[in-house]
Amino acid sequence: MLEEALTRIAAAQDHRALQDVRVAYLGKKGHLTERLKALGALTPDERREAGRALNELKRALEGAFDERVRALDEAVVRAQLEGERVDVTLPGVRTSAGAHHLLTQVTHKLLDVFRSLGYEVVVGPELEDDHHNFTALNFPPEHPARDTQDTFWTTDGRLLRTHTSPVQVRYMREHRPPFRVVVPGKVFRNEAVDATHEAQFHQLEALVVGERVTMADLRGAITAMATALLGSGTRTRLQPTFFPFVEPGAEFAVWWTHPKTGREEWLELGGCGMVHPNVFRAVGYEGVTGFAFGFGIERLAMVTYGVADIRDLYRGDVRVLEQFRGMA
Ligand code: YSA
Repeated sequence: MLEEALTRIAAAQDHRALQDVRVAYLGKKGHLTERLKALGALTPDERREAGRALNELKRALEGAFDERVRALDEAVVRAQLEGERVDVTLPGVRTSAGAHHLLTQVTHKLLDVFRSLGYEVVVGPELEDDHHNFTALNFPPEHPARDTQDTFWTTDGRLLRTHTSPVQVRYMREHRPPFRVVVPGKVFRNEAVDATHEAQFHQLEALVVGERVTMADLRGAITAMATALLGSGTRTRLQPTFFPFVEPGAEFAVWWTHPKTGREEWLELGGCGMVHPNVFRAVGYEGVTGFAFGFGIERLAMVTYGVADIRDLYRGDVRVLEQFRGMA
């Protein structure tokens, strides 16, 4: 019986088949169980002898079953490992990683430049009031200069700021000079949108106030920024203009080579000037001077990286945006 049972145990290919063999030998009506039951009919001597033999047989069978269970378990694990094997030599699946938008890259670069020049980066609210956006910056009510910066008003009389200059007022009210700060941020204007004008764009503002800050310091700061952005030897120029919150006021331009046309020309970046005494009066400062300047980040990005239409920066077209991956 042992040999036959061992052959059947070895032939069982899974746990269910093995269980059938176990029942056939060790179950209630199994071959071995029947033989054990038959022991009762034997004489005591025969029973002792036969009983010992059957117990040995039973132990042998149980050992063989246990061993086969282990072997089947191992086979299951081996088959699973085999099926899930990873072929590390297969080519990988390329996933496309995101990247910073060109405007974010340009802003980071500008902030790095200004931090290296000792400026602190500060921010202010996009939803402003008339006082900070206009009146405290020397745009009195009804002043025609307000027409140059039309904006969107909320029903409670507030407005979306038209420039980053109101942060000058907010910062000066809370701090005492001397200081140097830059203010990056989103601004809004009620504009007819075209290739160079958006209704929402970004500016970077700089404000430096101290005891003897002069126009020469302003010129030096602008040249340092232009040099860091466009290379050493970059020439800068100030040309007179009017902003109510500076006196004198100027536009600043850099001499550069246009990336598309290859022509050398003056590139106008933004406005600047010496902080107007009325602005210092509005924030309660006395005995100090200061300069400020501000410019559009989109315009700077466009001319630096050859973007012909400002709207391309906002369309979200990945084919356009991908061209500027890791540019600035
Ligand atoms: C002037 C003097 C200071 O002491 C400090 C800051 C300034 C700048 C002033 N606050 C201002 O906003 N001037 S500005 O109306 O001429 O705009 C500055 C720059 O923003 C422009 O040179 C241009 O680069 C950009 N800009 C203006 N309107 C825009 C625009 N960019 C995109 N879309 C528009 N609609």
